[in-house]
Amino acid sequence: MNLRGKQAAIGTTLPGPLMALAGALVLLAGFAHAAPASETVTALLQDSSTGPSVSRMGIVLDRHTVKAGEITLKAINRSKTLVHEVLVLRDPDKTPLPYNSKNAEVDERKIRSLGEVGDLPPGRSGTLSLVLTPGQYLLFCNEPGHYADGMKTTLVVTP
Ligand SMILES: [Cu+2]
Repeated sequence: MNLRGKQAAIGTTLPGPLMALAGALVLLAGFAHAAPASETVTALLQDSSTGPSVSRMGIVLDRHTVKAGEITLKAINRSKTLVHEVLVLRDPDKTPLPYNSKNAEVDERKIRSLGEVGDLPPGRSGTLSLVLTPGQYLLFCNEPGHYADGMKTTLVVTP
């Protein structure tokens, strides 16, 4: 009887402070989350129609390293004639992406794209917001033939 009473007393005194502590931690987490370090990466999508200085199609980033967190990818299609797009995925350890030769495209059903700015007509731009954890990411265009022509680049996300 005594023992049971003691346990009951402990049971009622411990949760109070613990609950308060948990509440404080949740509040702190909330504040940390409310002010994320949001960074923007600009991707220029271009090809030889863009201008005399561009000899081949490609994706040109304004930076190749960003801090983990919320990242806004701004894609600008600088082509005068071609539709381009950007897909983002975790770099699959340098193995070639699954490819559909018939369509001259990466097989999007066999990859895990994190998101895309799809099918931008010449001169148009679009944005994509992503929360990225540290690691290496691959950005590429999947209009027919463009990936094979080297329209890809990497982005490194640091802790
Ligand atoms: Cu393209």
